[in-house]
Amino acid sequence: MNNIIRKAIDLIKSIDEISIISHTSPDGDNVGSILAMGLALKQMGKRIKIIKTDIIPSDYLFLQHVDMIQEYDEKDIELLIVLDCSDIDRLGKLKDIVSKSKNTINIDHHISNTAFADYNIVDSKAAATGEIIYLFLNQMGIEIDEEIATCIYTAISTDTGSFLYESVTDTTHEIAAELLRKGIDKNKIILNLYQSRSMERTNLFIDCLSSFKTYHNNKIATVMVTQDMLKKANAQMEDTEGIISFVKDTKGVEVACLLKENSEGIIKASLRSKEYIDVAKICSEFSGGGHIRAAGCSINENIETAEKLIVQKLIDMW
Ligand SMILES: [Mn+2]
Repeated sequence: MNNIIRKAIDLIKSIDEISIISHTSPDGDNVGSILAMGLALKQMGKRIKIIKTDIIPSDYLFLQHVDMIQEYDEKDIELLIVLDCSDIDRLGKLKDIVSKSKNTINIDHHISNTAFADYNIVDSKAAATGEIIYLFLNQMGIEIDEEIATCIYTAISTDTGSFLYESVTDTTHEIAAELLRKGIDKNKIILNLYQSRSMERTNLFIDCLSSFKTYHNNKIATVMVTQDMLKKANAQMEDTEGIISFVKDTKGVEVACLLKENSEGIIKASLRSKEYIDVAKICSEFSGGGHIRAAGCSINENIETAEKLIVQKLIDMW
């Protein structure tokens, strides 16, 4: 066991009340990881607070104990565990919580992680934060029960596009196998995560895909979602989940870009690449970050200009 992990475990053991937090715009790795960690520490007899940074997408509400995720109560924090966050800005309005907490642990798998905590357990080779959590809980001697296993499986499955991404390794599959042996209901998880798309979301997909454009010999593909489209489909921004993979899966497309106009008119761009373009590098040019094959950034321009800027940057750096 490495020294930092040992020290982090000692710290957790020495503190009774522990807070856990993850990034805004929660995904499955976020929700699955914070719940798994919360349930595990509760099992150790700790008092746990899981702090809500944002609305939890409906996809993850099937997870038991999701109601453990609560609004921040402004009380002093003895130990804060931050999961799946590359930097403190990912905590949105709550980013000051890190400097206000007495002790901090950061567990993450983003290559761009800024090591903002007292103890930083960052493995950019892990396919999901859930993968690191699994290994960490084992090292802590926690009994991974069916509920914890369901949360970790959700984290890993969603962050790997159902075990499709390049980031998936033999370790990922070994962990998944171990989780299945804990008696999780895999079919129920899959039904909830991937086979329960709302009618609103399907309608948003149709509208959004009509904005499909390609550049650079069809190697770059873009789609956009505006506030008007959301209104028309009666959908939320979280309903864009899955659109970018659909675009990327087009033959010949190396980079897919989804531009999302948020309610303040700021454009959030998500980029995915298939084989060789480092989209984290492209996004870092716009003060964003992420992984080689999945990254994002914000651009304070109208959506058409934002699209032009990103496409131009991609072509310049190709
Ligand atoms: Mn993640």
